[in-house]
Amino acid sequence: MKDQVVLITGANGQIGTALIPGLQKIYGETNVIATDIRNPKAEVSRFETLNILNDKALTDFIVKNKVTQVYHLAALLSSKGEEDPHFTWSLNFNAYLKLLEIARNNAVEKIFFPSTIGVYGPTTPKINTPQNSSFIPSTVYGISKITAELWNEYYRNRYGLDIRGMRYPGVISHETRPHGGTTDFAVEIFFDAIEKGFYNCYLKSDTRLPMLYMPDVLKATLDLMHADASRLSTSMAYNIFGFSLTPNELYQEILKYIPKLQIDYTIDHRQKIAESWTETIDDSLARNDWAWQPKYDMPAMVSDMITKMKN
Ligand code: AKB
Repeated sequence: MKDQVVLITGANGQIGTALIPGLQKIYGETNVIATDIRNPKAEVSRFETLNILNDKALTDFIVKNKVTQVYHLAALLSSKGEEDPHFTWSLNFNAYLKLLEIARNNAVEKIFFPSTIGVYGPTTPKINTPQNSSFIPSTVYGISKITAELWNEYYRNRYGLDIRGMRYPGVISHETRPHGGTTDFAVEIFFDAIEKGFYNCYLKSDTRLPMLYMPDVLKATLDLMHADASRLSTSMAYNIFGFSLTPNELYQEILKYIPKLQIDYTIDHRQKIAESWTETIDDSLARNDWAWQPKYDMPAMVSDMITKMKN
């Protein structure tokens, strides 16, 4: 096997920050190039500034570094994406379509595409959401991701490009605060619990959303990227699911460790987005195709988060 050179776009975000060490372990530190438009907060052994909206810079980067794999994490999330829908479309979709074209013309072997539960909408069944269903998303984030999923399938069928996608639920992690999402409360509450003993939640206490803890996110992402291609029945994006929770259920669980934690609720525009998404997800296709199996339920996640954050 020839040496792999892995490009991560949007590497400073919640998932990129956590994914870099795992990829470095597999491919070697110098073969993993983390990129973003901003400098990283913590030191990364190989980091370069890259604006994915600049087609020429992206092409030159891929050619110069002989990139063989791309983890394309650069995107604006559901809430932030609503501030400027046309810019969000350019970043989340136009830049991605360009990347697919650059990839197929420059011997990129594999692409990882993060999709989202944001592709679901008010017409999607809320319980046990099927892999294929009615997806009419209400945010530009969701529209850009479901459109990109269709192009993934097209590029695989027409050009044989190996694209692997996954619909992330809300991701909970302690490495960094997420930014611009609707599920951010499930991380913010831990940071604010430890730093202030108080959390002001922007969703109603009984809003149920699907979630996944970061160790399971990393395992799922790397397992999918290393699965035997002949076993993968979709290039769009696999449903995956860990557990679901409401802000109140999460608060009650954290109280077991931080009994003084107080919570208040000031509902904002994100409530409407959350209500358009689903509660539980049928991820049987991922389980059948590449043996996906989550390790963490809600109590195990909370216990691990508190331990790691207190350390
Ligand atoms: C968001 O809330 O926008 C993201 C997501 C579920 O994709 N965390």
